[in-house]
Amino acid sequence: MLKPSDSLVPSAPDGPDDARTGLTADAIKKGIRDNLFYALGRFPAVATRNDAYLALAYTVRDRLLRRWVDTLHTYYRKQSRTVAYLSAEFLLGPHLGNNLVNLGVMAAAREATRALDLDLDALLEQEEEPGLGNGGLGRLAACYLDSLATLQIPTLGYGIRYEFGIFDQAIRDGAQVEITDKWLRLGNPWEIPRPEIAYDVGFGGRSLSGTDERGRYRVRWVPGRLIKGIAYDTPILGFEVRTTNILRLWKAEAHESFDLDAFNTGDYWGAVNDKVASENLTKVLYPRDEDLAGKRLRLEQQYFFVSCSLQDMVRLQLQTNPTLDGFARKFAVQLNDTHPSIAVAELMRLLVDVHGFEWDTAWDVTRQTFGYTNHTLLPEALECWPLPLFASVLPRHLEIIFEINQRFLAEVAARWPGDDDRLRRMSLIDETGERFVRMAHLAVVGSHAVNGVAKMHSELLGKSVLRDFHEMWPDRFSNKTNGVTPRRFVVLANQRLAQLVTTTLGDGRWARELDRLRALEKHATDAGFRQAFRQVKLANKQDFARVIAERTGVRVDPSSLFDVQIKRIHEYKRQHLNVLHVIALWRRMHENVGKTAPRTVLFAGKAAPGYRMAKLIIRLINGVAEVVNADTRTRDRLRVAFVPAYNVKLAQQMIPAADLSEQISTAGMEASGTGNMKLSMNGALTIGTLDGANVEIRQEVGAENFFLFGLPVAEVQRLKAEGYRPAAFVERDEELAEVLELVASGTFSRGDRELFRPLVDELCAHDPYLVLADFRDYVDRQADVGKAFLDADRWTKMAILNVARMGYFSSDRAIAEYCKDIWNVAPVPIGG
Ligand code: 26Q
Repeated sequence: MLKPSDSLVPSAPDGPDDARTGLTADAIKKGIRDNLFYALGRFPAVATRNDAYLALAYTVRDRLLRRWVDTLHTYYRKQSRTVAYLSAEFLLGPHLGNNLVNLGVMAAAREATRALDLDLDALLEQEEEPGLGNGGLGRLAACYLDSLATLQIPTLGYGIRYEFGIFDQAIRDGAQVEITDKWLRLGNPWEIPRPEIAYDVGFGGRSLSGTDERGRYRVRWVPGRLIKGIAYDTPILGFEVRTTNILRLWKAEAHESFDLDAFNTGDYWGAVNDKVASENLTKVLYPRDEDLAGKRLRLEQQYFFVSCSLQDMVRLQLQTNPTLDGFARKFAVQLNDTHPSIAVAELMRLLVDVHGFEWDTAWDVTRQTFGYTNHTLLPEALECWPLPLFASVLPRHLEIIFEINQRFLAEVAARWPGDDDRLRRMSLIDETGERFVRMAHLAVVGSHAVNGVAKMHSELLGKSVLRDFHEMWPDRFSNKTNGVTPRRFVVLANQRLAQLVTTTLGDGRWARELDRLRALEKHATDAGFRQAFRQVKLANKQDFARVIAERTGVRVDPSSLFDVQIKRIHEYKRQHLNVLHVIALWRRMHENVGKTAPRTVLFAGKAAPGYRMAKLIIRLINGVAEVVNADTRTRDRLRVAFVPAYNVKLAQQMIPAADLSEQISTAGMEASGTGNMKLSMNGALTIGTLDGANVEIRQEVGAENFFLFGLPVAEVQRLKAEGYRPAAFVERDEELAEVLELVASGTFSRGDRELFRPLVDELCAHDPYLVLADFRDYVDRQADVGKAFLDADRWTKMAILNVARMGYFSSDRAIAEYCKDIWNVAPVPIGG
């Protein structure tokens, strides 16, 4: 064991050319050679592309580790207050490019690889991304880690190391096919296993009560089964700073007792079976929108990672403190949606049952510790667990939740005497039929701060799903409009635009102070700048046209309007509204109605494997693409492609190539959206509804630079309350009727009239997301778009103003607000 007086860190870096720490092209070249040999045991003549990628990755990692150790040492010395971001998902995207950007060595790495006859772009392409998330929520967590490191905030990200991330998507005969995501197959150079950082997590069993040696009533949980959680750490480097935080993901393994069991009972195969069962816990990420009924494993995953993370925080706190009294001063724990909200009960259990706290003291600590971010208004998306399931997985936690509930409801009753209906609505237990634990209520009651993710979303939260809680504790609620990291989504993904902006503004400070983009406004009237801006967009479109051809076989014209909708496939996001417009546009082109720009309509996104309607929408997009792309009368003016396997990597190629950003959800349904921000920041204009962050984007970029359509929330609510009849809209609109008839008639299904019947029937009979009600306004606005694009100068001006005015949507701004209003944390700079 090293004595504290021993130096724990290697000697200072040897100089700019050192193979492990130097940042020059020469040092990086040495590092690649070194790592190929010493980390991989390879020599150049037989090295594969993956070997070369790994050698470069290890070279970058060496530089990260230097900064990481300095960072952790500083936090340890200063006992820094720390943010713990708990999230069941982190959708990180490939690490290599991002780390090159944040280290400031992209150019040096290019030079070094060239000198070794390697193609940097091919190596970047080689990395398989960790798809440890479904979409927006997981990607937001990743953007926030980037900003936390960049703002030099001590942070621990905690989550699950899924062996299989979000499924991979292939398209066969126009339909989605799911493929397991074996992201770890070729090794993961970015993670460091920490087998010594491991915790036992209990499940099932029962709770025992009695009195302790001091005569106090105590409860102890005796689990029926134990699983071990092992830490895997990934360094998260900030942009142009030395701060390198930790993302700590937990992997499930069998508890050692199984080895003993085999020995004691002679049941070797039984023990092996238990081992396999334990490791199943972190096997696979659950897709969003899957039917969750009785998904015991999902609840177990949530508790597993939460328990490991809280035990880890307790260990860290007790390293330097005799008690846990100061826990809430050491850690600000943020709950990313309700997925980790069992943390409220688990911290209570750790404090009361294990560390002997009085209930009231423990409750104060718990409430001061947690903040909760809500990401949805859809009532069907709020997490509830059936009581019997909950009781069998977490019997002691259920008791604790009952106790929290009893005390909480007493408070409600004191404030609103006799209001039984209110008690029923606010209870942590839904007792309207079969009983459920309401995780959102647990999160609100157990936190000192609750926030929504866009202005409109936060306002609606207080008026709808959390109304009673907002009335009781208005000060607990706030808004934190989402943001995205300009490092990954501009500096890295759109290197041409970044170069142009840096040259125009004179330096690169905009990448960490995004409001500086404002200074581009005055260049919008400069014809030379507009020309350069158009060149950038065109080159990006040419690059992406090649990707489309490779992945779909569809040839597209880079000078056409690239109309892009990229997000999970969901009825509320209304990809089918977009498709109906494509069909209308195609018909109009046949009849030569109106002057409009040639278009390429691009879709990408995954449908939950069990979500039938979403899968049918994918089928329809591909059916329309097949017919439209083959039509010799229109193929010079209209192309459609569904680009398979949407992920962060593909987003980085697609976003810089977009002219038009489709943000067309039914008003009131999209909590925020973040793709809307990324696209506008890269010079796409938005066609969108007054939903989520679209409202704020429109306000920032100016109404004249945004194509608005659709019913606002109040109208949506009114129409529904009055009894919405979609057929009425078909009767009134000949074009809509004909478009629907084309779908129903089998035009896009090779004559099969059955295939799309469920979709057409649903639209005509129910249409819960008001596709038909918004159709007319959407098609009219799309006509404005088509006309506007023909005036290249005007379009470019609008696009430039979009980029110039997106500073507010940097995740740095969002994180600064969380730090000040919720976490009360300050930067801790790392010297060196
Ligand atoms: C829950 C239980 C069981 C299995 C899966 C899930 C699950 C998983 C993921 C439920 C929801 C999600 C993801 C939600 C999500 O991505 N929400 C989006 O969050 C973004 C960031 O705040 C917002 O911009 C989007 O508007 C919101 O839809």
